[in-house]
Amino acid sequence: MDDIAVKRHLSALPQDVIDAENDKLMAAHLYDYESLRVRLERSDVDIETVVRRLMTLEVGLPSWGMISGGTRFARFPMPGEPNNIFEKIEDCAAVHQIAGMTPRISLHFPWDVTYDYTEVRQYAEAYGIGFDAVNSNTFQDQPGQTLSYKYGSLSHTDRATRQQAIEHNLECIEIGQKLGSNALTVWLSDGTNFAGQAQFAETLERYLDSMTEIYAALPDDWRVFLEHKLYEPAFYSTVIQDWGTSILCAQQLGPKAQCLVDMGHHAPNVNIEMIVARLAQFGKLGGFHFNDSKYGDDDLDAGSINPFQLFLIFNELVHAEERAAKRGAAFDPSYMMDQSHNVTDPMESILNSARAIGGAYAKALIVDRAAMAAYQDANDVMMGHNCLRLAFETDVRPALAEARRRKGGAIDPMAAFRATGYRAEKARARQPRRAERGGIC
Ligand code: PSV
Ligand code: MN
Repeated sequence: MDDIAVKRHLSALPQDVIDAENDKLMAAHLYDYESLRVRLERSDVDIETVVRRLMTLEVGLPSWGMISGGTRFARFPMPGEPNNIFEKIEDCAAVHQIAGMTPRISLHFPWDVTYDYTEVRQYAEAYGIGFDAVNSNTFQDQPGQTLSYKYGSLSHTDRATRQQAIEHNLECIEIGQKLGSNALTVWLSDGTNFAGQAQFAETLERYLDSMTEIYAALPDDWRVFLEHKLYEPAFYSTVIQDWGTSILCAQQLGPKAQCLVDMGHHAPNVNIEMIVARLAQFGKLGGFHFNDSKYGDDDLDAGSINPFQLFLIFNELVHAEERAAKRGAAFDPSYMMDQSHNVTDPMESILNSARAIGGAYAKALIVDRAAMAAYQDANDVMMGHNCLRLAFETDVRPALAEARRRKGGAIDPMAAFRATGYRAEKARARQPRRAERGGIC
């Protein structure tokens, strides 16, 4: 087995505690890893290749997911939560140190507004943390804001309100440039609660006009991600309600515009992996907001409700990766989480989600694609299906643990995190957040 990567950054967590936890588990880990190696070898899969590909997986963390989330009824903060962007970055760095696959944070404005972005960037860089897509927010009115978004923002009937929303997005791009980000995510909450409230066509036209101005301001190496969502806060219609409208708009805007798939933003029972395949095929898969859901946009931990769906999505992603590689084309969707942790420690939820996402990727990597293609050509339905079942049912945890370990992370993330006592220490050191009323963040 390869040696552990050399650390070049500040550590948010005591590395010796993580190493000591790993030492305790090393004998069992080696045994499990060897068993999996032998098991995979029987199917002609090289575990070393799987581990190396797993080590390339990177998922951005939502700044807003680092504090306890809330429902529209209440939010219950926990002791030791981060109070500002610096503390959120520190928590991200701690998660990354253990998980080895979350090297970026995705900021949300104005929630993360601060006065000196150079300082923020330097602080993050010291921890080895970079910046994922910046998110604009025209779904809330901010204190002192001139015009209200109550009836819409980028698609508002009023030109001045649209202009205000455009300018906010332009400001997000400027901030993102200071941070070294290279994408803007636009989730538009505009929509209607009543039939007859607005005309679908004109509303979309106004949205596209606004987006054209934002698109024109994108730096050369930037992308804009259009995030669709079929309902909430609007309950009759939304402007960008599904991937169909999203891809139409992305195509109209140009090559830098791509679609972002949030797992909870679809109608019930929609085949999300197929949406992923379609967007990838047409070069329009920009990114993900990983989470899970049972009923709607629940923002639950990735893989906690429907791990098979997560695996099927990664099955499409690996297929798309390999198709692109054959053509020498680029395939680089931006993977991010978007979760709301209402009853768990956000850092623990994120560690678990990273494990679920990495696990889904690992399982997708061991699918016997040549055999599956042959079964598909021969219309052998059961065996084609079983190629997926076999991979999904394989316990890939040792490969994932090895990928983490080689990056200096933990064989058992949760045990290591708890052993560091990080949250308890932060509960002593950080100002307690005041209990708030409802609201997502
Ligand atoms: C909307 O529900 C959403 O998924 C968008 O990504 C927002 O930016 C985020 O949640 C805010 O919590
Ligand atoms: Mn989202």
